[in-house]
Amino acid sequence: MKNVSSGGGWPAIWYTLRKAREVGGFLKMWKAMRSRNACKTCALGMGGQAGGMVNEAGRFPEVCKKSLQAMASDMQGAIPASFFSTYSIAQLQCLSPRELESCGRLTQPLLHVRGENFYRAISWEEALARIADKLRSLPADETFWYTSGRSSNEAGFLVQLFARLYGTNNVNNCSYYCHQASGVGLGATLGTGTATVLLEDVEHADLVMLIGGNPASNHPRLMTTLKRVRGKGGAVIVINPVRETGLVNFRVPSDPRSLLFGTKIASLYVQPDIGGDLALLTGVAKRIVEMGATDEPFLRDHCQGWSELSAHLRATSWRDIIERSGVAEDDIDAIAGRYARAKNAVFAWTMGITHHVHGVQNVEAIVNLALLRGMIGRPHAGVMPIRGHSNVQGIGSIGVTPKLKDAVFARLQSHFGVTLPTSPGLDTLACVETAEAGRLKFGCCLGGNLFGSNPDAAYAARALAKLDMIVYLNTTLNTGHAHGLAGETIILPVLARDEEPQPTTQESMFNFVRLSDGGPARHAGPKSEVEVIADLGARVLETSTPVDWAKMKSTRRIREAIAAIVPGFEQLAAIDDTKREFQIAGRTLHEPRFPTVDGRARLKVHDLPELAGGNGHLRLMTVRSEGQFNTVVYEDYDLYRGQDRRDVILLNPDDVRRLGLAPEQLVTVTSEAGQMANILVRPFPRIKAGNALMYYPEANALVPRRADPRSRTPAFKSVLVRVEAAVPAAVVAGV
Ligand SMILES: Nc1nc2c(c(=O)[nH]1)N[C@H]1C(S)=C(S)[C@@H](COP(=O)(O)OP(=O)(O)OC[C@H]3O[C@@H](n4cnc5c(=O)[nH]c(N)nc54)[C@H](O)[C@@H]3O)O[C@H]1N2
Ligand SMILES: Nc1nc2c(c(=O)[nH]1)N[C@H]1C(S)=C(S)[C@@H](COP(=O)(O)OP(=O)(O)OC[C@H]3O[C@@H](n4cnc5c(=O)[nH]c(N)nc54)[C@H](O)[C@@H]3O)O[C@H]1N2
Ligand SMILES: [Mo]
Repeated sequence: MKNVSSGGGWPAIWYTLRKAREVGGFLKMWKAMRSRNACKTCALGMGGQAGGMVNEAGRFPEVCKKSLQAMASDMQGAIPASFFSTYSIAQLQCLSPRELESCGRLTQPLLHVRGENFYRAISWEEALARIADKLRSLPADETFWYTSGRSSNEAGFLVQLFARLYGTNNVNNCSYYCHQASGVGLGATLGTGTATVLLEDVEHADLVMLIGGNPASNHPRLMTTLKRVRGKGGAVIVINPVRETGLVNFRVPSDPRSLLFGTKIASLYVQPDIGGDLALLTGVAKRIVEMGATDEPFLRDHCQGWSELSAHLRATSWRDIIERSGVAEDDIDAIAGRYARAKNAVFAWTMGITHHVHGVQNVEAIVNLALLRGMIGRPHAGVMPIRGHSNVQGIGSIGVTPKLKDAVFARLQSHFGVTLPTSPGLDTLACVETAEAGRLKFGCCLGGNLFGSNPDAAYAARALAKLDMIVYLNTTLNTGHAHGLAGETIILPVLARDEEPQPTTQESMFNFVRLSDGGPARHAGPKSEVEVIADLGARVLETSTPVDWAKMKSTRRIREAIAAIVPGFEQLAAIDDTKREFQIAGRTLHEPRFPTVDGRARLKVHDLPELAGGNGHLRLMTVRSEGQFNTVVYEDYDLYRGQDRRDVILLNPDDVRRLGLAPEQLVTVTSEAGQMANILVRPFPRIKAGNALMYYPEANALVPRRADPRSRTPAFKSVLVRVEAAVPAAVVAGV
């Protein structure tokens, strides 16, 4: 595997051309990419009515490998009918995430009944009748409804409406495994749950602090923005236990100069230990106070809790800060110095912040730091959780959550003239745990891979096996279809966004709502998500509720309902006629008036957690490679980290030596949740010693179900592991 010294660049371009060839030519790919549909991958947002590859600042061509991979995946041929009579369940279980994904598109409903060896194709009629019969036989609270962030606002709205009218609030989405801590932390401090800035604000910032994320690989189009910030003399501070190649240097493919010479991204790169961010952020805040660099009028006029926080910062010892962050005082000084000089700072973060038992506190500590210098509530500065899935934010906005906002709940009832259940709903992890306890009987997954995304894979399989029935609406095969089997497992093939017969909408991480036109179906067989849910509604609830489910097959109807029910979405009612995409009102904070009860932001005080580890343990993060999108693996290699395979553990060379291991040695990795054998040791100088890296979703065999109590997000980035030679190193060396 060739080691690349920068992110982006020619490898990304060659890849594009190769993918285009695979799907039948550059023109075909170009047309698909340019269609008026929101991009399918991350939530940075592009496409929609401006046409594909246009971002929120109106720039073209914006393109990344991820969007091509997702498109190429949807452009695959159909899985042949004979596939499911050839490959048994046992054989499907042996296929890797990549092999499952590359089988092709799902085009026929499939049924697996426990005890049988194979999935078999069934008709849509049989599939829907079976599901409806099952639902009619169950108490509603014995069912749950999970939604990934790839589906449209319309499908998400309809599925939660169906579930609630059916009688349960067990409605949730993948955000509980993702940015929930950001929503909770921002809600507790600012009274809002999303980015306070626009893309344009970020481009005008003179400092971007990028904490716990790897956008070079996961949000490549953000790199153009970071390049612009640097180009204008601004600074980018990266806080990450791994020195990610693409965050040091990135070749922006759409910029010839950058493509040739690369662009330096990080002005300062600081490596805390895994889980050390809260201590580090507290340390920077302490130093800002010591430097007298706080914005006192702002703190006095627009914040609450400053006296408590300043007392706490004073009382917190430097020794604790240094020990619990793993960062030297000099580095903390360097960050504080840069921040104190910044006129407009934007704080951005991703899973390195949220995937911890103190994820919400991490987010609150970021907000503290921003508020200290008055960096929220004005243009060109603010906070920005970098969202994952292309519509994960919309799915949350329109109500795929266990608890609806009071206003939404009330309007949902009055709009449809219905009474909705008030029993508490279960979050995602609670659904899995309640299933394991035998108290749930049915699950429906609108997209995603609930099995693959779960911590403790063995437990997740056991939990799902206790259900009478699980229903998966998907476009391609994934590990959930092989390992997440219930008494009866039904797979329903659905259309991708750009194949929808009617328009749909999506919301970006900058709170911008896009309209996707849809397009011609690529295969006969898959149905629109909305049509499937409306059909179930008609079968299960037609006589018991006033909702006319046949009419709910119209996405325009659904948009009218969302516009009437969800504050900020009013413009959705006319979007079919106006084609006007819009910014959700009240989300972008350009004035220091916060949507809290008293209009003030809240500063929060936190005790610093001790670093996990020691006693022969390493702290393990489970992360994405460059060649995957979540549980979907497109390529086994990870270009930027120089890895040619996924069954590896990356360790600092000091740890390799200290543990008496050798490069390429086979080891067993053990955690409190499980064990993975035959893992290859790879020395990786870019990771801070004491910390280790493995790839998700495979490593979910090791991740325990420890979750942040406030956001219920599992600590996917902080797993204590022991690494032991399968065969002692001395034997390997022939001693
Ligand atoms: N190509 C691609 N793009 C994607 C996805 C994908 O799978 N593939 N997934 C999408 C989704 S749903 C999401 S949520 C995002 C995820 O985007 P990211 O959050 O960027 O993805 P991860 O791979 O989980 O890695 C997070 C980064 O956090 C760092 N990290 C780990 N632990 C810590 C810590 O304790 N502190 C700090 N400061 N950093 C830490 C890791 O070194 C790594 O660089 O990407 C979205 N975009
Ligand atoms: N150990 C560990 N675990 C993690 C993470 C981690 O970093 N480490 N990250 C977590 C995060 S951030 C997230 S977001 C979750 C991801 O959790 P999910 O969102 O549940 O999983 P995905 O892998 O994104 O889902 C992939 C499937 O979506 C389907 N799909 C694609 N397009 C469509 C569509 O248009 N409609 C429908 N209905 N289906 C479609 C395809 O069939 C594909 O197999 O995983 C979490 N789990
Ligand atoms: Mo995510």
